Amino acid sequence: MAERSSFVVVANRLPVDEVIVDGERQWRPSPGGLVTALHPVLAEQRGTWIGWAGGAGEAPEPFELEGIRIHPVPLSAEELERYYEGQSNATIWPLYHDAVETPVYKRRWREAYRIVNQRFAQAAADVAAEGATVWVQDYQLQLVPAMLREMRPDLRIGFFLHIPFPPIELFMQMPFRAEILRGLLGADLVGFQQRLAAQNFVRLARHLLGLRYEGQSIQVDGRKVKAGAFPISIDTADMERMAADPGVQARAKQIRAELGDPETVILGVDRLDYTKGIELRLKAFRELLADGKLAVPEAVMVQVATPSRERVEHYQTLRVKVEREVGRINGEFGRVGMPAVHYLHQSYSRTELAALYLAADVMMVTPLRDGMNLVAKEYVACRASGGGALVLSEFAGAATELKQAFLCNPHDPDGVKDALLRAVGAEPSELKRRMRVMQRHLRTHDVAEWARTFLNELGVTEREPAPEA
Ligand code: GDG
Repeated sequence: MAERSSFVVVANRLPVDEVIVDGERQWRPSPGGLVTALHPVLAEQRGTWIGWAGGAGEAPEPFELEGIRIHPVPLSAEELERYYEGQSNATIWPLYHDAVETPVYKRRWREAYRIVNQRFAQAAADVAAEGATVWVQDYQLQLVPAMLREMRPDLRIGFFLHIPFPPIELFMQMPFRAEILRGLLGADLVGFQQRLAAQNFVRLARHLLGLRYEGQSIQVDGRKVKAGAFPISIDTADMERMAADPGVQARAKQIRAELGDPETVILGVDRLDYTKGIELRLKAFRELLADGKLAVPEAVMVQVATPSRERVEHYQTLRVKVEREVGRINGEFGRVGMPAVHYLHQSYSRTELAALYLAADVMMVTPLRDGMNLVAKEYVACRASGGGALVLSEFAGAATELKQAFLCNPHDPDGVKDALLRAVGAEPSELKRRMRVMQRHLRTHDVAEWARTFLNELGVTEREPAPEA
């Protein structure tokens, strides 16, 4: 049997992308905050990352990449449809985001979710060394902690939820709610983005299973399960480096020129997802143009909407609505060669995103609900020169930290318009002051600190001996 790991990460996706070089399959690391943060720990401990490699059917054999062992888990086409697109993205995702779209409940999706979670748990049980630490990530794998504990009680298990955790009233809709909750309670430490989410969780444990808790610590079968807030962040230094790169700066200037050198560039960057509030942001812009408070070509909007979950119906409907709104705005307010909204349903490289952040005077991040929202943090980190304004929804986790943003309630159209106008009209000195405070925060609260804090807390989790029978 292959050497086992003392540190294991379990996530739906592996941090690698498949590329074909000279007709041969190769893997290259896919850049992302999570892997950047965990890389040092994984490399030092010869750690393993368990996840899906993309594609349906058989999984590739385990391999090593840049000091990390990669352990692919297979998903069939049917499982992809039921576990991933169905249960994860059409049931849990909308329910946990305040049911801003109606969650869809299907028994066969639930069954697939169980089967796939069991497969991930089994893979972790196989690769983890005696007494190892296993860190399970996100809403697709909420049953894994309990399944893994059942197989391997010797392990130290952490779980982190990247998306919001809903209040009791909403969670109770879920048909297999107790199973999900018990799944999470298999961990020693359950981490959330927000303090309120952790509170929702401990209260739910009492409400649904009658479990006792003290502070953020729940008593389960003679064990203690801790819940806590661990707000995730970005690799701030890397983002700052990218924004300081002369090539990126030149590209930012070029983007502004291509847009017709307007006075105000307003930017949105999101996965095309109904939680992100893309439509309401477009509507606010349209109304400001109609009110004569903003005008084209002095102000233009760029909306990057990265393709996402395109086979899920909610997402198909959203695309139609967003594109209709863009068409309406351009039809009413654009001119030949001068659209009011530049809408880009495409994926970009990280450097192109950094150039867009640099080119934007106002960044609009207006989700109806968002666990954290890293785009808001990336924009701030890019603005080392001090200018630029962030309009930020109070319903993004990031709003708890980025208090100097122009905060707004995305459910109130007038509030969004007002925040956007205040951002457009703010004095440069005020903008600099706001940015500086937020940048200072991000320099100390980066993604490495997030991982360190979580793992420290997991390390100090006390295991209480089971009570005498
Ligand atoms: C979930 C939670 C939480 C976007 N378009 C492109 C691209 N991106 C990058 C952004 C950013 C990331 O994707 C998106 O992160 P967000 O945090 O904004 O949103 P979710 O995808 O919904 O993430 C969220 C997060 O998990 C972490 O815990 O903050 O609340 O929903 O980094 O820059 N990157 C590239 N091309 C694109 O076109 N390269």
